[in-house]
Amino acid sequence: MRERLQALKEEATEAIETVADLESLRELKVKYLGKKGELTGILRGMGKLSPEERPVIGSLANDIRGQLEELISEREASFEEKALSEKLHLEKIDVTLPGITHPVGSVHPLNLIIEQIEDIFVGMGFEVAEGPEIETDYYNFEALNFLKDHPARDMQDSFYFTPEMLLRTHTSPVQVRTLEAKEGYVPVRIICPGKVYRRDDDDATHSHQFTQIEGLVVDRGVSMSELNGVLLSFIEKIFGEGTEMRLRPSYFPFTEPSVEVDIYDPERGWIEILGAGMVHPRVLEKAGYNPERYTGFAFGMGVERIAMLKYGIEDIRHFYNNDLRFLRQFRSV
Ligand code: FA5
Repeated sequence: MRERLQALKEEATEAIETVADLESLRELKVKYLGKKGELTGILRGMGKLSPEERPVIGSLANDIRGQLEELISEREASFEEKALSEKLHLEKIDVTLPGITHPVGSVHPLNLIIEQIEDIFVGMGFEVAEGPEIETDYYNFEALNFLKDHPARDMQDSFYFTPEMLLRTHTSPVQVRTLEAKEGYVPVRIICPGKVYRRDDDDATHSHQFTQIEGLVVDRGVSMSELNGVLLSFIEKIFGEGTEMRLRPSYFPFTEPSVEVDIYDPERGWIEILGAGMVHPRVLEKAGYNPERYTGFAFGMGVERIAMLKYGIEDIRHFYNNDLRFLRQFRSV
């Protein structure tokens, strides 16, 4: 039995020392030292030994087991170490390599100016309202006192889907929608930013799609002088203290009286930026407000024109060409 144990030790030692990987090493452990392994197999025959021999062989078997176990754990440790160093090598990070930069966009100048305008009016107690870009003839024209076949409809040449549906030509329909939703209650104090569409030929100051911000105030005793005060306050906030503003008489079917508002630009002279006026009694009445009791004013401004003046932009088409050299200039504004 002693020889068998010695032979086993030699065979196992050789196998463990030359094994190629961790998995095979674990198989060898089971093969030689496991419950059904070869060492246990040999020890099962101990019953046949003499009582004197038994402890000697038992102690030899234990020594062999201990030696093999030690050898196995050494090999295990060396395989694990090797695997770790290979992994570390593969995952090595070169901290000196230049990083991957993620380009950060910036807010579009039109949205930037819309946000500024919203902030100014919210500061004056206005709420922000919205309306659909695809409008009915009723809200875009009829309810605003543009009668059918009235020549005033030509003021805003339109993109029609059907005789009754069109792309809104201005944000004024939101006035009517808001009044209807408020069901006769006051005060009404809203601004409404949004896209509008007209069959205008594109040039440096006109676009077939542009942005307007509508304003509407309805309450008891609302007057033209309040309109003047709100607009002047807005203009000074957006263009700077002391910016000059003038009102010129104009015509809109939905306001009476109506005005066009210009501001003075030292380089270009007087420039029109918005239309405004006292809400026409017929518009109030159609939307369910008693014009004997309530009055209101409204205004509608072209956002591109305001941004062009504020930032000295020569051509409205810059807003829509998506030239990054243009857009990047507004990053830090
Ligand atoms: C209107 O659209 C009226 N709804 C404004 C209004 C509202 C008046 C409430 C009274 C009460 P107008 O057509 O003038 O008005 O357009 C208003 C502004 O839009 C103009 O002052 C101008 O700044 C801008 N605008 C008009 N057409 C174009 C265009 N094709 N491209 C860019 N901006 C434009």
